[in-house]
Amino acid sequence: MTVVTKLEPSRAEVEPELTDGFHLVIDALKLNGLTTIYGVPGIPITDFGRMAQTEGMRVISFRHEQHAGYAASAAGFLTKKPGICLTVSAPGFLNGLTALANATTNCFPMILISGSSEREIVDLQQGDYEEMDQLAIAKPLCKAAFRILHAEDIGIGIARAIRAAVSGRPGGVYLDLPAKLFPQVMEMEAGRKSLVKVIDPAPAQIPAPSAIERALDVLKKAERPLVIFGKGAAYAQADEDIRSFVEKSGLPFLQMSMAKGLLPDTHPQSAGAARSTVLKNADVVMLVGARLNWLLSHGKGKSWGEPGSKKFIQIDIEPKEMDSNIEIVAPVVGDIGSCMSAMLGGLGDNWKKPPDDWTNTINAKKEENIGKMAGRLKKNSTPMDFHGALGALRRVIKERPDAMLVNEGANTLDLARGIIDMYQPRKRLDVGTWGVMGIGMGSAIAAAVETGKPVLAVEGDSAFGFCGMEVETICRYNLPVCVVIFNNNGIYRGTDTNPSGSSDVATTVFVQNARYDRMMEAFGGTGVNVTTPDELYSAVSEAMTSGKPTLVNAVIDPAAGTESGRIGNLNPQSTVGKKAGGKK
Ligand code: ADP
Ligand code: TPW
Ligand code: MG
Repeated sequence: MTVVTKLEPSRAEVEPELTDGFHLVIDALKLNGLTTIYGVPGIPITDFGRMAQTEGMRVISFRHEQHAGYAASAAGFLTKKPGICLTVSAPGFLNGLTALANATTNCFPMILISGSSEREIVDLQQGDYEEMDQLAIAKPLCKAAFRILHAEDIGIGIARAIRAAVSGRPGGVYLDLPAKLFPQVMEMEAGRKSLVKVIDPAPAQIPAPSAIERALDVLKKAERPLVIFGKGAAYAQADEDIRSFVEKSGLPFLQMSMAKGLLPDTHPQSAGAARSTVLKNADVVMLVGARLNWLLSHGKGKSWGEPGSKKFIQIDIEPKEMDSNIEIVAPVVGDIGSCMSAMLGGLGDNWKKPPDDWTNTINAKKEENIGKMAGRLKKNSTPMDFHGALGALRRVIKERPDAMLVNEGANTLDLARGIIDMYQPRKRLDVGTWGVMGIGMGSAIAAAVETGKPVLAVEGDSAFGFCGMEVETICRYNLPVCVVIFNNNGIYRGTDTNPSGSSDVATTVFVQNARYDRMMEAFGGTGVNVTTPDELYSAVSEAMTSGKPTLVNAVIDPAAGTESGRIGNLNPQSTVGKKAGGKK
């Protein structure tokens, strides 16, 4: 007799394999090549961070969300993929929001993902834990804001966020994930199918051939042409076509702060050392991924010479940018890669390089200015002034052109930007369009994490104060970051006095002789105090070679700086009553 035993149903038949909101978000990010998260844990995303680590993502935990946000936006600029910042609800979200707004302003792609409280309670304002209508608050500060309520929408929600961040003009995107979403369960297979791998997230935007022709025509007729590259050109990663275009056309060029190094600042066609001369005298200016905002005096005013003396060509992905400040006679709308390749193609074999008169004028001015500067950069005095100290750091970057440079402050920023030559694209991260203080440590962390290269962060003592606690993060992840504090005892200078004569110090002055190097030592990193450019050079070189987290406190003459660095003209001053204790 044969006994037929009934087969037990397998577990899978009874209980299909399941996934949940936590895992779907992680899988959706990974599917799209987003494998690093910058954030701060807490309700409702603590477990999310743990699971992301379990699933092989790199999760960098910060001490404050603002810096995680700056890191995400710097990662976006460097990689052309949206940087991911993860925060808790209400206060964490708000702390991340400054960075989201800054990313949008700078055209950097990032996604701020925030956990949020229970919709039903938030909307009835019944006082939930960390209650806030985050979506409404984020909306005006970013390119797009989305909320995902159901696990089956996670795939689409993340796809939308990615596309919104990187397509067209890049920017910040907000993604609201309510606490209730994370534990929602779905069948594994259905979950897998609901995910979307975004195809061609930033499609090429080909410029119209007629626009290219018009632009080339204007350039051809120019007697004193100039090209200005902005950080959009660096972001576009069209390095080869940009270099070929510049060299074949023979056009002199300027590079905006974060575009420096797109071509080496030492390139013979760089007009960086003759900036005022070329801005004033050029008759045709071609902007490539640079806006005519305050950083270029809106394309008008004294620095641009006689009103109406120039024609502008502008290459940008954002059509609304054209004519935003001044008439653009040849607008070229498209992505910079496609535009520069079309411009290069259009130069043809009979292209005539700019007239010798113009290039000779520029070269003479460059030589004069470089000569004037050389002596100041070699000064090895105590206390150091900005030029002597920056001369030392300039040597460091010359010897390590692949290192990343982060820079913020007022004098520390304005002078370093001019003095430290850059040699390779996307090596310089700074305060960007808003001139925001506090980007330093977040940018340095992202630079180290995303590129694996040594990072030099040149920081004003005030600028550093906005983000200084993140040196613990640098030590915790053992990142190859060398922070140099230009310690002049204050904002712009350390010599101001309180005009009232009371015992409170002036508003711009800090504790005298502070030892920032000891902050790094507190977390196991290396701290060095230096008082001469030679010492500074040695300490930084050693740190860059060792890759050990290092903070160099560089003692700068407290009287050396000027109010607002190089933008004192934007600073309103009272002409009524007694002058305050600051001096120019
Ligand atoms: P900078 O401060 O260096 O002068 P801006 O931030 O003012 O630069 O300008 C950057 C510009 O680059 C923005 O107008 C933006 O629309 C544009 N941009 C960014 N990415 C691209 C791209 N891939 N193709 C074309 N334009 C781009
Ligand atoms: C978020 C205003 C511009 S520059 C600066 C401040 C406070 C600090 C300058 O001092 P620092 O540099 O860094 O010591 P130095 O070399 O001139 O002494 N808050 C934000 N952003 C800005 N821009 C400010 C305030 C500011
Ligand atoms: Mg200072």
